[in-house]
Amino acid sequence: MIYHLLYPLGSDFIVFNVFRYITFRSVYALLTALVVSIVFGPRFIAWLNRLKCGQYIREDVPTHNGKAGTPTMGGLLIAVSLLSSVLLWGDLTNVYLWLTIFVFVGFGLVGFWDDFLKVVKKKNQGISAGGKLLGQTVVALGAISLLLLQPAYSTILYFPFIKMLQPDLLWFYIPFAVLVMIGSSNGVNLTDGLDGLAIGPLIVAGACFGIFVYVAGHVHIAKYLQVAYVPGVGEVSVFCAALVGAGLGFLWFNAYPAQVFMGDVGSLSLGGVLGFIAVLAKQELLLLLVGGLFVVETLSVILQVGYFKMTGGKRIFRMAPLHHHFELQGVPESKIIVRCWIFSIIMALISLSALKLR
Ligand code: 57M
Repeated sequence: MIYHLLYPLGSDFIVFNVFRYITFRSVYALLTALVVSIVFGPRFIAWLNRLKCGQYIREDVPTHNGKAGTPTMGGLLIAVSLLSSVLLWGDLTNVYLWLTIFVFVGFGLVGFWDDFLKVVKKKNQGISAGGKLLGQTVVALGAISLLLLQPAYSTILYFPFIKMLQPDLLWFYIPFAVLVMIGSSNGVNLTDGLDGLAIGPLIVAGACFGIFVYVAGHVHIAKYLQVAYVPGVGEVSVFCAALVGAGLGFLWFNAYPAQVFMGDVGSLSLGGVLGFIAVLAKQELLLLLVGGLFVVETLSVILQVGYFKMTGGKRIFRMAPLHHHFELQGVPESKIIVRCWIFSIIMALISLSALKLR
């Protein structure tokens, strides 16, 4: 909105030309989302408490018993701060920005419905795993189909670090991209089991992909770094910046000991949108590195469940996802969290080096 109101004034007052720049608007999108979430956070948490949106806590990890009653669905605060900031600072004529918003809201609605059943309607299971998957698939399929209608968008898959490998997946690109989005959404959901464990790496990944989409949308930088050029996609940097701001604001309250959890409304929407932004930036495979923590946590569950079934009840880890294994070994929660953040930062830095190492 600010962009549409103030940028046209640039013809009369040169200073307003600054609103043209994605970098300038991204900085203010980050700050706006951060301020909105920090200002409204306490009232929002009090409101969740009044609605009795407390999280049910399983008893098999003893250190979590003290968390009973912590309000969940804090993802709504992330959504409000992120979206208000994007609507304020984004170029609302940009189709990629709207597709990103569509994915964020679509995955968020699936998560909201799950939380609503669990927390408000007190149905312990929420929606079934199949129902959740169906909802995620419908949103992802819709977004990818609309994306492929854009003439500038291609079905080529680019491999990080290997410039020569660029296969065109043609129609296979659709199930591939859908898988990226659903995998990312569920990976974040599995990781969201300790205070700040999911949102920290999401902030890092959001910043990293903000750079990737900016590069992909900039004709000269994309050419210089020899990455795929997708005209117009750079505007999604504003969304990434707002994600970082909203994430930092949420972390303010989710930091150990958490006053609020994000719920599925937060984890599914943020994970899904991260997968979509990786698709937009044509860095789908690099998401495995940027979101390395989510990958490791998911792999720990796959290995644990697979081994359990194969051996008729034996386990590799004390408990999966991996963060529970460390907890049961006696590592303090805050130490696990900060070490996971450090791991995410290292993975993001290695991913950024892929821009140059090709
Ligand atoms: C959701 N949800 C958290 C909170 C958060 C297949 C299996 C591995 C599935 C997995 C599972 O259900 N994962 C998805 C994980 C839950 O957090 C809520 O859920 C939202 C995210 N969807 O926003 O609303 C609990 O996590 C803790 N938490 C925090 N701080 C936070 O900021 O402390 C969350 C956010 C909260 C709170 O305690 O209640 C969760 O962990 O349930 N299942 C599991 O992860 C379970 N693992 C398991 O059963 N392992 C078995 C399997 C693999 C055979 C094994 O290893 O033997 C664990 N879940 C719980 N306790 N609650 C087991 C221990």
